[in-house]
Amino acid sequence: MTEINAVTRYDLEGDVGVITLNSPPVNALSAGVRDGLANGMAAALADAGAKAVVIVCEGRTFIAGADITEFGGAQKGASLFDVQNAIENSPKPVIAAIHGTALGGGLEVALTCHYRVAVPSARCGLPEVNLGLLPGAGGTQRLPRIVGPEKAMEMMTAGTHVPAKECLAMGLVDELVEEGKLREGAVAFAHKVAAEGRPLKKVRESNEKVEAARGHPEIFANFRKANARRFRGFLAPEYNIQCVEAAVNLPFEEGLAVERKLFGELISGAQSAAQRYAFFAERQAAKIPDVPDDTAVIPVNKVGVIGGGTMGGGIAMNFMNAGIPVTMVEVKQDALDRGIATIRRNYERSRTAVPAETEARMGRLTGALDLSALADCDLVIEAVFERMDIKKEVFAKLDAICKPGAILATNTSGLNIDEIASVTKRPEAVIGLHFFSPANVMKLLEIVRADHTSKEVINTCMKLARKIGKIAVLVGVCPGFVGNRILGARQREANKLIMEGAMPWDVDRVLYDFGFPMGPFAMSDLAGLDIGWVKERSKGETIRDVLCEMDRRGQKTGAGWYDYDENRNAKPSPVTEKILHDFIVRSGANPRKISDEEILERCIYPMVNEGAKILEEKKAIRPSDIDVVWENGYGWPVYRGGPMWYGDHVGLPKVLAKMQEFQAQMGDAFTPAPLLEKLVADGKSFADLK
Ligand code: T1G
Repeated sequence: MTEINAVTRYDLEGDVGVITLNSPPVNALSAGVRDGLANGMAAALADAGAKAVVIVCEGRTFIAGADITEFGGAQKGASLFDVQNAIENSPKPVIAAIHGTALGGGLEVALTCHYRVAVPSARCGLPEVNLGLLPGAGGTQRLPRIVGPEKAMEMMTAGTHVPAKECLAMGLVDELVEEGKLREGAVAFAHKVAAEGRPLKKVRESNEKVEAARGHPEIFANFRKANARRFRGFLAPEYNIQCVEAAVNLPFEEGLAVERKLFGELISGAQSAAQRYAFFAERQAAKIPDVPDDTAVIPVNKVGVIGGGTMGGGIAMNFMNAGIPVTMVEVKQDALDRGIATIRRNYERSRTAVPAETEARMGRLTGALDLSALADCDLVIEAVFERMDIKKEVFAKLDAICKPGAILATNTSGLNIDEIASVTKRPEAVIGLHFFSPANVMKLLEIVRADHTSKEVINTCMKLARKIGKIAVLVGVCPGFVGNRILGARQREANKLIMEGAMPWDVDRVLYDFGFPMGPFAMSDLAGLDIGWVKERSKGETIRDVLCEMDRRGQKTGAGWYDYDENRNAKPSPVTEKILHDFIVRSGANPRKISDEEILERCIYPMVNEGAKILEEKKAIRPSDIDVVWENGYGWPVYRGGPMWYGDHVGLPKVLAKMQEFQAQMGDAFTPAPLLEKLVADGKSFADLK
């Protein structure tokens, strides 16, 4: 055994030289790993006893990509291209031994090896697009040569992690070796390759698949068309496609040059900076400063859900999907039957539905009509009607019924959880688990820490969130918590803007062009304008009242803020325009022309300001948590980093100046948060608030 460097060693096993990397957490291609590979290759080539070479990693995974933390820093250590050239041009066969995830630069290194073997649980992918990038180490030229241009575009623009079995079928992997026996399997395979004198396959030289696509530009036109909606606003997907086009239309080296040029543009751009920020922000959110990772975790083997409606059903599915039995309680049999039927329908309708799997999951669901059925649950989540009196009644009962140590959670989207906890004798066990609709789909989970919530309960819920595939963000108790509170700031301005002369479709267009999937008025037409509206009590005092009284309740009635055709396509409504005009005039104001810029600033800057207030009040741990909430729960475009990142990106002095300008014109709703003023005064930004 030769220690090449701190993260690399070289061994000769039989007639195979084995380079072993061990650079936790994910063997990313740091300077140390690149040096290790370069010197490991040199050692293997110099070792007369080695007829072949295996590259294998210890720890949880094969190389999971370039080291993102090194981006933007000075280049240190061996260059990745030199490492790849040493591997590809090796006179001895080089075999990549893959476990965990071979991603990005990791797969690109493996693609310069002459052969690849993997354990069945491994996955491979080029997910750089998720970081606003493209594979910058030859992946855009080599992958299409193995899997074909279409599959390559699919993998690169979706950032998929493809299971090893499928990789074998596509020729991306040459052999699957026994699970848990990767090293032995790879060494045996390498020995065979050398002994049989198999060719040193260079992916760069296998041109059949790219040549077959030459002269078929429709491949790319169709792919762009089919994915236009998904790629809207993002730069990276189009750049990835252009690289695959280059792989098809140009010789390898020229294609590589196109890749390098486009990679350079992306990595120096704002979108990738925002998306890389989001990558680390998501991982940061899981870290709670005063709740150490090794804080005790309460075992959760049985979950209770109160309420079988849309939220209750979606919440239950998360646990059923994760293998945890759920008891769902409803007040009436028909409501329970409806809830269970909806869950089954959701499974049967899902794209990945497998009848056996659906039955297995449904087998984990038990319906009940009495809270006493929840006595032995480890966690109970209440998803009943959003009224404090009802919530308190339920929690008082749960306190009497549930076993000691059970976690009592509420799915409230903004009520005071301390008040709910006050009706129990175990406020330390009470916590908010705020799911987003549809709860079985939306990734975000706002975990709400109440005054007495214990660290064990918090750590248990943070870990459980990961187990059910959620991105958890810990927030404090305040009206609307983080997400809805900031939404309120935006909605308030959107409603005021249309009372000053902007049309709902103007506001929606500006926010849609900014990157939100939908504007607030189109959203409320989709949800229904009559949520919480009571006909008997309606007096035409608000625009919404008037619209609802006219039976313009949204898409479902064919009209709301917008008019809808038979295919539910929306178009601006002269009826709404007139109602708005009359309303404004009746209020004694004159409608005015409002610029797109003002619309955007008045909708976005108060969100940044509200975020600053939330940080002041310590209702969020760090600015990036607020961004994670908005990117994963409210459709904030990830290539704009989230409201706090965006505020820094625009420049806090500008945000403050605009808030002060609006405050002077329109009053205290725009009062700048003291934290915003202080950061500007200190020449600092949210990014400085670690
Ligand atoms: N660089 C640096 N750190 C990384 C990293 C990376 N590539 N990947 C993960 N980490 C850290 C992460 O921040 C966390 O740190 C810890 O590892 C565990 O991660 C030239 C330009 C591999 C599937 O996009 O998708 O190659 O918080 O919590 O859920 O073409 O991490 O513990 O301090 O996510 O088990 C392309 C990114 C890079 C893969 C594991 N590669 N990583 O998931 O753990 S660009 C990627 C992941 C590139 C080349 C280009 C996941 C994972 P900490 P984790 P996990």
